[in-house]
Amino acid sequence: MNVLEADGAALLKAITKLLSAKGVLTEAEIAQQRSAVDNAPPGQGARMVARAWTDADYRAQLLSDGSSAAEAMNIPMRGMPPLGVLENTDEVHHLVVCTLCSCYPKAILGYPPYWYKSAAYRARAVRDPRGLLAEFGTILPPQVKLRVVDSTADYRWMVLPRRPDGTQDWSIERLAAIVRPGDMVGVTIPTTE
Ligand SMILES: [Co+2]
Repeated sequence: MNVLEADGAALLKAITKLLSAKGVLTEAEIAQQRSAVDNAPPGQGARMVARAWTDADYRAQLLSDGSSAAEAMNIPMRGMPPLGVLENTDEVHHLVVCTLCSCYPKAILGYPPYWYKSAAYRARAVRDPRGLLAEFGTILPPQVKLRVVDSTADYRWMVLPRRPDGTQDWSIERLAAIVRPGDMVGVTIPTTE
């Protein structure tokens, strides 16, 4: 099954129909809300990535202690599971999943994209991660090692993606604006297009 039309689609359709039939919400309102959540700016995480791309000390901190790097950006982490950050390079690519449920560092990345919680994503990330990535348009060269990491209630993972070529002169703000949630779990790769 295509992950982008994952298992919740039929349920969503049924609930949407019911809510609009009862006059609670119109289908347009539901679609608008859904699109707002799916396309919400990743915000804090993207700022952390952009800073790591431009500041070697911060990058080192981020990779050695994600929680302290988040706190350095005024993101409150008290009471949150520790955050680990894995760097994607031209040799190794990390893909984050929660195989058990949908653990996700919300404080950093906001609400997870709808597909992150789907059974299809959780299963395929383990069984066929390269095929899963291809559905997102991410084709890894065969020599790149793919590591799938499992976020849990006790430890959350985030990816530090590679900085796209051609962004040497970009400001932090401009860099942060191109980093999407999928880039920070490794399903997509930041692009300047
Ligand atoms: Co979980």
